[in-house]
Parts: sequence; structure tokens; C-alpha cells
Amino acid sequence: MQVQDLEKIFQDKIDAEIKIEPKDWMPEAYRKTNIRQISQHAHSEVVGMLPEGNWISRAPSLKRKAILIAKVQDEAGHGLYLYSAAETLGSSRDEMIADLLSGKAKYSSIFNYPTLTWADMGAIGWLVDGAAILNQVMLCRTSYGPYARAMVRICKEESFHQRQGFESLLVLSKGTTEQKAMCQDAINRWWWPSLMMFGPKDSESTNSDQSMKWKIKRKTNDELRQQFVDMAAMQVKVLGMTLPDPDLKWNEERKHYDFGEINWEEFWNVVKGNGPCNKQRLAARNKAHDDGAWVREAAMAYQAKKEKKRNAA
Ligand code: FAQ
Repeated sequence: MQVQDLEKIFQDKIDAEIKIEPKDWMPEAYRKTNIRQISQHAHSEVVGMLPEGNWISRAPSLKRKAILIAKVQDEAGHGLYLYSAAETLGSSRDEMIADLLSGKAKYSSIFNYPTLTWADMGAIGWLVDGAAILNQVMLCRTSYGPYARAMVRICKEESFHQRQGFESLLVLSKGTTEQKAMCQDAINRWWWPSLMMFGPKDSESTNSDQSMKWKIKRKTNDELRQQFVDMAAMQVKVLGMTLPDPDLKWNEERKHYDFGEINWEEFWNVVKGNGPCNKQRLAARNKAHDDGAWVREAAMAYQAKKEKKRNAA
């Protein structure tokens, strides 16, 4: 069969909402785009454990500590489902992890910001998980089967994460003057980086057009960002706090909130590795990988021993 015919069958399937599965024929660029996006997503979950892990030992109560440990553990699990989904496309986990550790692979810009106070745990839950969910609900319907199925469970957990973050901020927002100020300060610092999570403006997004045609993405970066702004602008009122944007204003004609210009220079600077914590994050991941070498070696030795026994039997 000619490549054009295969391409037509492939696109027809996508148009008919039939999932693409690992053994199906797919254009090489579709495979590559999925490996890129899924592995970046997996790396984000794994690096995303670091800013919150920083507060486990300093959580203000046993309840908050238990919740935070469970949340960080969930992120590790998400990373593992996603690496597995990417492996079905022919990329090995070792390769993907090597690319993360060398700094070649990208991960979400948001995790290169520091977590300075306890309120940051609430702000990450509310804003960062909130932004992640909007994007991930869309990905439950992505065209590549293993990615879509991984996202279903991830979304259930992320929605719990978001609610716990909001609840944690709600408690602070009703607390002492210092707690209220800490809550507002965390919102101020996490707001703009959360908007950047959705990626560059549609006009600057190099991958969006093709990814929309292949239904890898179902909504554009700007559409999702607007949805997020509309949601947060309402929810912040419940907290009795404000979002740090003087241009944020309901637009009756558009039926959406208008909002100010994102600092794209800052975004690209962080993406290129020069954010406040990029070097620290990569150093922490490299150290964890090196420190865990003996565990991987022991697991491999155990597996080899089991196989030897099985073959001898
Ligand atoms: N950071 O053409 P586009 C989470 C890159 S999970 C860094 O628009 P695309 C859970 C992009 O890769 C958060 N780089 O790209 C959690 C591309 O470069 P490339 C992660 C970014 O792929 C919560 C270039 O810019 N979620 O938070 C970013 O069509 C709390 C041009 O951009 C996902 O990964 C960025 N923010 O759209 C964990 C979801 N944005 O690769 C712990 C899956 C863009 O060509 C605690 N990913 N770039 O060299 C996606 O949906 C998409 O990849 C987008 C970007 C929407 C992120």
C-alpha cells in the first residue's frame, strides 16, 4: 500500500474518533510528537514532585503532612503511567530519562519556581493542578489510545489535588492577618507562571496546528488559558483574595474575562533553562538517579536470578 493510502486510512480513523493503538500504522511525525509530548508530560510529573517534596517535613499538622505525601506520591505514579504510555511508541524509558537528566528534554516551566512558604502548597494545588487538569481533561480524549487511557485516572487524582489546594488556601484566607497575607503572596507569585503552563500564544505555538489536526490536542493553548482565567477569576472571590492583574476584567461582549499580557520573555527564559530553580531541579533529579543506581542494579540482578531459575526448571 502507498504511504498516501496509509495516511488517509490513519486520518479517517482520527476523524471518526477511533483511537490509534500502538501496533497501528501511524506517520512518523505523529509518533514523534506523541513521544515528545508524553515524555515531557512524564518529566513534568516527576520534576513536579520537587517543589512540594520540599515542604513534607515542614507541613503544619499530621493531617496536612499525610495529604502532601499522598499527593507527591500520586505525581510519581502519574509519571510512571506516562513513561509506560510513551514506551508503547518505541522510545525506551532509559532514553527518555537520559534526556531529562542531561537537560535535553523539556518539562513544564512551572516547576522551576521556588516554594517559599506553606501557602505555596495551597497555591500549587489550586492554580497549578487547576491549570494541569483543564489541559488533561482534554487529553482524556486525545487520539493516541494509551495516552488517553492513562489520563483518565490521572485526572481523577488531579481533581482531588486541586480541591485540597483550594481548601488549604480557604483555611489560610480565614486565618490571622499573617496567614491572609501569606495566602495572597502565594497567589501573587504563582498566578502568572500558572498562565504560562498552557504554552505560548497560539500564534507562536509551533506544534498546535498539526496536533489539532491529529486530535492529539483538542483545544488550543489560548482557549485553555482563557478557560482557566475564567475559572480562577470566580474562585478567587470565594477566597476573598485577588489575582495580581490590574487588567483582569469581565468582558460582557466576549462572555470571558480579559486579562493582562503575559511576560513571554520570562517564559522563554525559564523554558531555556534559566529560571529561578532550573539548575537546582536538574541537580536534584540527577542526584536521585545516581543514589538509586544500587536499587536498579539489585532489581536487575534479582530478575536475572529468577529467569535463570525458571530456565533451569
Ligand atoms: N513549559 O507548540 P507548543 C502537572 C514548549 S503536569 C515548558 O504550544 P505543544 C501535574 C513546547 O514543548 C504539567 N515548555 O507545544 C502536576 C514546545 O517545545 P518543543 C505538564 C513548554 O506541545 C501538578 C514549544 O514550547 N502538562 O502540572 C511549555 O503543542 C502539580 C512550543 O509550544 C503537560 O505536559 C511549558 N509550560 O503544547 C505535578 C500536558 N509550553 O517540544 C506536580 C501535556 C510549551 O517543540 C504538581 N502537554 N512549551 O521543543 C501539552 O498539553 C502540551 O505539550 C503543551 C504545549 C500545552 C504544554
